[in-house]
Amino acid sequence: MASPSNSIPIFFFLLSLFLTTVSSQTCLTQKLTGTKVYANCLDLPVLNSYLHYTYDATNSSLSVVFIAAPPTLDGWIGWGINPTATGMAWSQVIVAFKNKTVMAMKTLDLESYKIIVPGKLSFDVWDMKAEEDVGTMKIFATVKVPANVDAVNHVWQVGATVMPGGSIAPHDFQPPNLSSKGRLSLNGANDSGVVPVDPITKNKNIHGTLNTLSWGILFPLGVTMARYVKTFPSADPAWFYLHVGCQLTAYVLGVAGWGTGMKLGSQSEGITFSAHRNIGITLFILATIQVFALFLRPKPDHKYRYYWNIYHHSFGYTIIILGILNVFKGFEILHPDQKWKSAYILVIIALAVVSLVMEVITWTFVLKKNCKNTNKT
Ligand code: HEM
Ligand SMILES: *[C@@H]1O[C@H](CO)[C@@H](O)[C@H](O)[C@H]1NC(C)=O
Ligand SMILES: *[C@@H]1O[C@H](CO)[C@@H](O)[C@H](O)[C@H]1NC(C)=O
Ligand SMILES: *[C@@H]1O[C@H](CO)[C@@H](O)[C@H](O)[C@H]1NC(C)=O
Ligand SMILES: CC(=O)N[C@H]1CO[C@H](CO)[C@@H](O)[C@@H]1O
Repeated sequence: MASPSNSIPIFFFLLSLFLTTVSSQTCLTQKLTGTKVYANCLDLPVLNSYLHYTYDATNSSLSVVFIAAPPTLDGWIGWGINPTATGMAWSQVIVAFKNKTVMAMKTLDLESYKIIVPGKLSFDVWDMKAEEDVGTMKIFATVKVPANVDAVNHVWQVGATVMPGGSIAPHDFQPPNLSSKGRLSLNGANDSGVVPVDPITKNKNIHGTLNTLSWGILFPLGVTMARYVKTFPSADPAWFYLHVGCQLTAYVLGVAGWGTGMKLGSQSEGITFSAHRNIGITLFILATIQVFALFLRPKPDHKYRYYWNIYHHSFGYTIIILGILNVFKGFEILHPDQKWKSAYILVIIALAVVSLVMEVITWTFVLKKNCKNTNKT
């Protein structure tokens, strides 16, 4: 048990921690027009955006003020709720932009990443108002939310252009523009910014991990087994089992990673990373042929074995080069933390250094052996 004299400093420590956390929020210092006071406010994690909101449980309504800076004053800002999923597709959103001199607003039913239907939303919206305020725009609105829920999935976005007819042009796909979504707790809980990981982000992480491990690390490692361990007579046939074991494991993980990639591709219709996708498909085909050609391997002294070796080696080295290239292409798309990229680069450098050293040792060994053999004869 802590004695009271111990508890007092702890209490003040926690209080000051609480106060600094709270006062570091920018939204608390934002002044809003009108007399309405909002119960909660959030500094949204990306796109320099803020949300003030009050949830009224008696008639399940949510009043919000969304504040963001559009890229240009001819641009648009938008906020909305996704009643059925996470992310943009199927969201019901409100956008605001400048129509010559006055602010204009629209409600948009985002039926996919391509089909944007202006008009009524799937829930009621009232008290809509838009304001412009030195480089920022504000959306005021009250929306009906389903009864007895304590959180909703929301999205926000900014765009640089509005067409002359008043329809918005697509936004950028920079990483912050693609992560402007989250779970909004109606009673203000979880304001730490900790948002549970959604299933698509989870799939992206699984996809990245499996493929880096397989195409990016295990396949190259398996090739070094075959190339360097094989030279030493004492390591025969161990090198063969090491090589086949490594490549089969890589293949199984790679196919699983490939599958998650295809799934991710189908989940984000309207946006394709064709180079990454095509290299991925090529890799899958090459690796599948390699695995099946294992069973068609001619005996070592067979006259076709020479051709089989040429085919097997050229496919093998192509897989390594394309595999590593595609891991880096994937990094460009998913933008993992720098620490993961650095770790992978270190692994590749280590493999390259080990290969270089082994190359020297192998050549010395082969040359010595040849010398001995010629001396004998
Ligand atoms: C012409 C209009 C628009 C087009 C063509 C468009 C298209 C797209 C596309 C292709 C993506 C990428 C999906 C992926 O990651 O694979 C995306 C993401 C996103 N969009 Fe839009 N968009 C439009 C308007 C809006 C509006 C009005 C909002 C919100 C107010 C919005 C919010 C978002 C958000 C939050 C994401 C990232 C989250 C997610 O992956 O769903 N977009 N958009
Ligand atoms: C919900 O209640 C608020 C006040 O508590 C009121 O301003 C608003 O009009 C009500 N909305 C509906 C749909 O009844
Ligand atoms: C912009 O303002 C004009 C009138 O100046 C109006 O006719 C038009 O409907 C407005 N457009 C939008 C998208 O609000
Ligand atoms: C709040 O966070 C906890 C743990 O991080 C999570 O289980 C819960 O679903 C979150 N609630 C909301 C409303 O996001
Ligand atoms: C942070 C960031 O990259 N934001 C971009 C989001 O999209 C707009 C246009 O839609 C860009 O202007 C921003 O730079």
